[in-house]
Amino acid sequence: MYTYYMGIGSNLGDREGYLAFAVDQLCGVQGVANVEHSSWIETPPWGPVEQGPFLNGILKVQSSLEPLIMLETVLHVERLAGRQRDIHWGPRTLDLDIVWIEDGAGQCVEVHTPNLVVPHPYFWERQFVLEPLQEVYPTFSYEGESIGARLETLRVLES
Ligand code: PH2
Ligand code: MG
Ligand code: MG
Repeated sequence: MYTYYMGIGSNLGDREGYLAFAVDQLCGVQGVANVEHSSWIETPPWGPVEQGPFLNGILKVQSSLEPLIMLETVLHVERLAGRQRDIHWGPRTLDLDIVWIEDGAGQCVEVHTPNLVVPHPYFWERQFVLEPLQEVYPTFSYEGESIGARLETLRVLES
């Protein structure tokens, strides 16, 4: 059994509706045992594209699905939510990103394939990922740094 931590975000249309839709869809997938989520937080757009604010959160999902099957599953849910892939990093109805995976022993699972890289390459730079991650996983640390210390650093860099 794996524990998946997935970033979820929307900045088009009924943002809250799309996040709720994703939770609902994942709950119905065979091999997904449990879906919990953080609060949803409104965040300014990060990156080079000018776009509207996001509603972001983190999903914590217990699942027997292998990482590439989970990737197929979340891409399918994105498509069901009407996701169009046109502008890289542009506005979207629903984005589901596998950020962090642990195995049954609580060890980090790494994935390096053309379609999926986990840990997510930018997660440690992104407040919109780490804030909700801290809520569902307060003892999280990465490369010897606690998530609380990392968020402090990011807030200082931002101000
Ligand atoms: N996703 C992006 C690009 N920028 N900014 C915020 N605040 N939240 C996101 O989820 C986000 C973003 C590409 O995946
Ligand atoms: Mg993303
Ligand atoms: Mg994505």
